[in-house]
Amino acid sequence: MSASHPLPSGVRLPPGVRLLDLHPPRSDFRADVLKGLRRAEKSISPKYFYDAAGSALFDAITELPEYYPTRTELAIMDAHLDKMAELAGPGVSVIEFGAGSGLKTRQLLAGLEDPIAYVPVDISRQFLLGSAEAIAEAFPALEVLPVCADFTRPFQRPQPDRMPLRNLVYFPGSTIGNFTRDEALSLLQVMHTEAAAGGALLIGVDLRKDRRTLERAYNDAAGVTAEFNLNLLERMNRELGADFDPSRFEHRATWNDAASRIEMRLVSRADQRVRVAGEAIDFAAGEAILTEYSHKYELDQFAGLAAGAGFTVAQVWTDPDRLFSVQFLTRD
Ligand code: AVI
Repeated sequence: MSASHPLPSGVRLPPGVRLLDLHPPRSDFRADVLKGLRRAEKSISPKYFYDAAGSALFDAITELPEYYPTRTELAIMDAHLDKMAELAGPGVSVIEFGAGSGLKTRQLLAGLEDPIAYVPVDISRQFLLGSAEAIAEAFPALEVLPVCADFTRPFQRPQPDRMPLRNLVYFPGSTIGNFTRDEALSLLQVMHTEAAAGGALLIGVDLRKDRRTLERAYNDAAGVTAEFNLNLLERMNRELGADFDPSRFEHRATWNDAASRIEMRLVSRADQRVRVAGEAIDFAAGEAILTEYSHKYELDQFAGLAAGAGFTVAQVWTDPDRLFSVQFLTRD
């Protein structure tokens, strides 16, 4: 893989931002959707929620009274940033899995002592560059080195001009919960590689709690999560020429206690045939498309998972109600 590629005309990077474009294969929405809808148990990956409309709906979810994770994580960061910065130490390179121009990233970068570089890694080039630009503007002394890559696989790390003392991998939002246990383990292994010797991981992990709180968080009264889920049908209509009638599907989010996860589905309200990319897909009344898992962890369970990837939990911060955790993990 080569490190430098010309940018398309019209794309100009702001000073201090150097893009490493590793040309991740474009995920094939059409092929993945058809594969998922042909299965006996129909499913579509949650990564397809996030087109422009889905990303805006997710932003709206984070503001909902029932959706506690975002505001709780922010409050934990706010309350314990000094200690996090002390554990991270001075002169770190922050490698964020996913591109974050949001509050949490800014909060962290502002709290660290003399951070050397910020390396956001995201498959969406457009999102990545937007985020890199916003961070570069807010932190002019920071080297901003965005990497366009699929972060679920090891990638080439750009070298900052100034030598960092340590890498700090950052993975907020409990996005780890959207991966199955096996996928989460292999993602933690990639983070272990990217943290490199002496590095650390700062990660947001949502915690197991009562069914009522969890089901309310994913079935909000205003129906925004339902819209977010149903947008997947609209996206298939827009991009794959499908003819879903969203009013003939229902959003469902239920807590699976044995698997310790919220499971989101789109349930067909009737027997119906839908055309997707020219192919007929039949639904029986009550048949569902699985669209997302959101795993919630006990602290010791997560520590066990992280240990499997070579990490040791050094410190855990939670809110007073123990809804959410932010964890600092070290590696040798
Ligand atoms: C992005 N991710 C951590 C969210 C979650 O809570 O699992 C996505 C989400 N799905 C429904 N509401 C929010």
